[in-house]
Amino acid sequence: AKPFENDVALKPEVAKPKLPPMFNVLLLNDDYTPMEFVVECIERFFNKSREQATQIMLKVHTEGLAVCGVYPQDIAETKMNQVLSYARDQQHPLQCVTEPA
Ligand code: NFA
Repeated sequence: AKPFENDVALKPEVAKPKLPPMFNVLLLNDDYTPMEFVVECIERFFNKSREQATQIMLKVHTEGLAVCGVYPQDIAETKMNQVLSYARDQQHPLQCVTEPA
């Protein structure tokens, strides 16, 4: 047998740094939740400054919704549930959803 004829050229496996799929967390506008409560939620759960939180709240208020943060799916869903629980505890109808980024 000829030397090397059974050798298969294997593609070198390169370790690809794989990033997880990302999800947006959005707040939705309503007519009843106080602006101050929304700002506090954005500061508390999305780690934003008061200035950033105020800008995001005003975008939700004027445009109907806005992205508050972008995270891997499990973290995005945890943050959504934290907002929903806190709003429900305080009897505010504030709504929060996730979507693929
Ligand atoms: N639209 C609400 C108000 O006028 C404020 C609000 C902003 C509610 C963002 C929900 C989300 N009190």
